[in-house]
Amino acid sequence: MSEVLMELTKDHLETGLRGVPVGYCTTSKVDPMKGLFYVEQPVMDLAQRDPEDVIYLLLNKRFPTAEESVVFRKDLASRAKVTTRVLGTLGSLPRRGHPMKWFLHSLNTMGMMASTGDYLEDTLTLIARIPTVVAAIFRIREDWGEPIDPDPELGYMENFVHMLGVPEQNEKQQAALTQLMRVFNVVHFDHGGGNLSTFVGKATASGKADLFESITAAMCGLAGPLHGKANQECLKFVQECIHAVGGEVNEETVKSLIRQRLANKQLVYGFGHAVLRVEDPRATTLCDLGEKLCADDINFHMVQTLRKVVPEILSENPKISNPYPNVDLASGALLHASGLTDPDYYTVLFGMSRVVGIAIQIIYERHQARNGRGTPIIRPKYLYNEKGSAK
Ligand code: AMX
Repeated sequence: MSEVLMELTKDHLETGLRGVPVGYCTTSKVDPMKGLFYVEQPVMDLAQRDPEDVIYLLLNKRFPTAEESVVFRKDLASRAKVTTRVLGTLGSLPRRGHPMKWFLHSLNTMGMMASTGDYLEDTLTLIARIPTVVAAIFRIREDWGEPIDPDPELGYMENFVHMLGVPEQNEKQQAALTQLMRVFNVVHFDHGGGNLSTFVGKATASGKADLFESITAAMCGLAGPLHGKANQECLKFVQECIHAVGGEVNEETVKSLIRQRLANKQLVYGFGHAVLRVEDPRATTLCDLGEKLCADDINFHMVQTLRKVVPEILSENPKISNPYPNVDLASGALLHASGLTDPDYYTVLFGMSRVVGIAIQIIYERHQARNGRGTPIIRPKYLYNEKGSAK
């Protein structure tokens, strides 16, 4: 007799599969009280590691030896160049199209040129090329100049910042952006198996769509404001708050602003989580980094003030399961202070990181699940009822 995981009732219908177990995730898990773990390692402990070694960990379920690490970096570096044929198509895209739409276009176009149909091979290529293509999106869409080639001597995120070539950025600012991108990249790699974009990616791959098609579908899922776009909304919210208090950022002005927002039935962005019941350790990590990188920045000051006053106010509402900061509270303020000032790009930066975890989860489902047979094509059941759920 197989173990019963949960009893399903009609109350589970039309709830977005919340809490319904559908498979195994071999890369990461979210503990409501301890936060995110990659292969049993708390993500906070990984935030200062080289992103390449954390990618290796997610792929191989152990850290590389020094020698393996060198070989892995060389492999990624050798795959990083994106053909001018692919980058050339970016120049014809509408400037006003959201950067996330440019990103979707790039993934699809890259797939036309690079797909081999082998999920592992394509995962390595995709991970290697994502920073190149994202940097090119910034440069072309913002008129910063021609795309910059990857430098095989540089690390994964060092290379990304080099290829971005943010205009008028001095060495100190470039070093700060690199430090931020290394941490931002690692903490966004993966987030369990059932979040929307990851699930969509795996569902698409279950029909044997290739890796690039599956990741493109996943990133369409990430583009929504309730999912990946929340980080862009969060910085806008922080800036709106500064504006609303007339630049007088202190605990009293912010408390009264938040009470007013809640009375108007408006969301307090950057707080709450579907699974976590404590401050997201990724938010803690990013706020600690913000203290080092941009303690005097006005957006960051607002973030830290919100972090101090909001949990107590949200706790007064018993409906709110988690009154604490989530990962999106601080990330936008830090990116802004480090020279990436347009929040429209933040979901793309999130996507650039998240493709790592999704692609690796796809490899598991296609090649390792069910003793190597892979999961079958996704096919949940819908009950026919012409009135839907209406009584
Ligand atoms: N501000 C105001 N109201 C909030 C709230 C917040 N930060 N967090 C929760 N609530 C409200 C919900 O809207 C919901 O109200 P309803 O019953 O009238 O619809 C009620 O409290 C219960 O919600 P919940 O069970 O605590 O959370 P959830 O799992 O339904 O939603 C989340 C989680 C993140 C969508 C929600 O907390 C939210 O909207 N937060 C603000 C937006 C935000 O920061 N989004 C980034 C999410 C981070 C991430 O996961 N990427």
